[in-house]
Amino acid sequence: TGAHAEVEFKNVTFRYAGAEKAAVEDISFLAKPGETTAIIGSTGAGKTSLVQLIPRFYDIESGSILVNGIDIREMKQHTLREKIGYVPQKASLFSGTIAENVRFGAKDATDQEVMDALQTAQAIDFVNEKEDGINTYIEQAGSNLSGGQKQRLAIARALVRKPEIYIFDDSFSALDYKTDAKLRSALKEETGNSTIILVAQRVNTVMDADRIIVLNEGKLAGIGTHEELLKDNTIYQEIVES
Ligand code: TTP
Ligand code: MG
Repeated sequence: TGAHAEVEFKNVTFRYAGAEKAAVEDISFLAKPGETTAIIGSTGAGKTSLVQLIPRFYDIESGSILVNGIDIREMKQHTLREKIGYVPQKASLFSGTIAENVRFGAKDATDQEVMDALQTAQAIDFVNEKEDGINTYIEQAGSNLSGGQKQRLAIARALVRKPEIYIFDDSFSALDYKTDAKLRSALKEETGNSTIILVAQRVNTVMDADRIIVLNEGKLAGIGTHEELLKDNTIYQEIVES
């Protein structure tokens, strides 16, 4: 497919207003189209802070973030955010039907496109089991759905937009290993040349990524494949053994 977006961090440092310590410190990496770049690290390592810099929810203190070589500070916010399908760590659904919730990402998506997104997100089976299918009503904040079902609807919401860049912040954490694996392989197949940035805490979710970024206390502790990091990265080894 034509459209693609390479994301590059160059010595990026970011600090929350008034914070003494930087949440993200001197981070550099390249996330390429058609590939999965995973970010792993313990709680508080700065994973969410890092990915939120890409849609420019916050401005960085120093360094630069480039999309296809263009500094995101030089792009119109609308142009930048249109490229990004961001699934937040605490994705929220609203009261409305499943279709309405998925379509929140793309108002003019057809029923078929909604179904295709649910299929890729491994949500089609539980949706079809409901009497009203995609027209099933979701109670406030999804109280009639499990955590993993909510995560998959939030993923479908990003997929239906067919963005150039996907950001999944811990979006697989409530899924069992089998569903997690099926979802990631469906994503690989269906998202073509998109850039996938995937945050996770468990090694199983990141181990077949094209590159894994290990974050520790806001700093880069290593970049490599699972095999490379397993060999020589003590922080990664600790995560594997935990
Ligand atoms: P996070 O970026 O939230 O760390 P994380 O996403 O790696 O952790 P988790 O696995 O639990 O999701 O936090 C990094 C640091 O930034 C931490 O010290 C908390 C701080 N922080 C704020 O001060 N304000 C914020 O809005 C967020 C998100 C984090
Ligand atoms: Mg987080």
